[in-house]
Amino acid sequence: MRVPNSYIWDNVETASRAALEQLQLERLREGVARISTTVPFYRRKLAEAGVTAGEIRSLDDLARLPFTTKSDLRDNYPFGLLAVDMKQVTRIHASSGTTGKPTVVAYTSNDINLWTDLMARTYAAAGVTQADIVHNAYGYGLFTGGLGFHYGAERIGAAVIPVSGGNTKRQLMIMSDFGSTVLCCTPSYSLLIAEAAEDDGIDLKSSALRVGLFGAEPWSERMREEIEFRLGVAAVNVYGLSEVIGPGVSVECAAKKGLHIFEDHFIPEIVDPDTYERLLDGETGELVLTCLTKEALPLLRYRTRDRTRLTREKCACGRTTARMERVAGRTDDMIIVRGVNVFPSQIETVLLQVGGIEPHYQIVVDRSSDYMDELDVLVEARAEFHGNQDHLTQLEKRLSYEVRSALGIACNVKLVGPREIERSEGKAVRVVDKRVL
Ligand code: DLL
Repeated sequence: MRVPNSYIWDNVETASRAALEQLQLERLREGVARISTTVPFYRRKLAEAGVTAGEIRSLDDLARLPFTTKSDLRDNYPFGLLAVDMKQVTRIHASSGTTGKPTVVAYTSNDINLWTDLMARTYAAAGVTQADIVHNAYGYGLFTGGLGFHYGAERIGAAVIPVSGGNTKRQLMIMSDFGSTVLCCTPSYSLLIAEAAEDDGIDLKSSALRVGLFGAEPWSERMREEIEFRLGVAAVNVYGLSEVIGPGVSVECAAKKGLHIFEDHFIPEIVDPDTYERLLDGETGELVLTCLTKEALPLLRYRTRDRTRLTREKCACGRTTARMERVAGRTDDMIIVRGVNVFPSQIETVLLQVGGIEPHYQIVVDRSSDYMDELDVLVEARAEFHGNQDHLTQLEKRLSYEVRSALGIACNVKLVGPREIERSEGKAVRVVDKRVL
């Protein structure tokens, strides 16, 4: 494995904590003043909380500000939370969330410029330079991965190949013919690429590939070892979410001791997911992010639902910015299957709409030997249908078809006999995630 020479793109990342926090405070005050006049939702929320921008005297006052949740975005679908006129919007993305309507996010040209800078800083932390050839296999489209990684690579002056996802054999051909040195994709897709290479007798370890920027789904240290071993790359963790900007919220440096948050643009907090109380550095809870500089969609205290913890100790790399531990999971029941956000409640809605079943089901996610996620839904058919094989086969087909169309990803519904799904006395176990990350 070749160790990347991580570097720092913007010196703000090594500023003193005092200077950084002063900058955050000024930006927070300006931001709150602006949204309290431009976004009716925040005008109301801030009035309810009884806070004005002028009363924000220290960063501790952040705790007095209202939270924003995914349902606030949904309730104001598609553009109700915008802080600018639609004329100033130059880009729209949407998250893969499949609970009914997608979560829509918008950018002004300054926002795109900011995002591009943050992605340049992301690449720099991963050791990517102008000399690199970046193979960008994140999906291009409404998903923020493709274009986010694309613009950032251009800003640092690397040569970017906008290959997007899918067609793995062709990816391998391009990678070897074009001499790609950097791979950008989800960690699970990188392992699928590795397996396809092994099948074709291609040794990626002796290829030009040297660094991978992986994110958009949870992955473990064990998975990192596997990726580094099979692809011969240094695997770097990149975190972000559409609502806040896309990828480019935080990234690992060469020290790999947590992901540095771009704190000059986002203030991180950790809260207890049940009481919403703020937790201390080192304590695990839900990550909450406040956007300081975005124009089109500057969210206040956005509850990410991602579980992690923070440290503000200076890193060996020289950066002083807060670091978050790799995301350990979610505080809600969302699962990410093949990069698509899936909520059990949404599967339940479809099953119950189709009917002919008991409301007892279990969602089983597994990862096959070729590193693709597989989604099965086990559900009990109504007792009166048992023994009627023709009817059961038809019902199974219909349910599979309806769930697939609602989620937009492959899925099989399997009918099981009466009382085969284990009952629980407490919370029902709806999701069985068998994936070994
Ligand atoms: O996944 C943005 C992104 C693209 C990040 C490419 C990194 C690389 P969404 O589709 O809105 O945006 O999904 C955001 O994905 O709240 C996390 O639950 C999860 N997630 C993203 N990055 C990581 C990561 C993009 N490095 C949701 N580790 C987030 C664990 C991650 N989970």
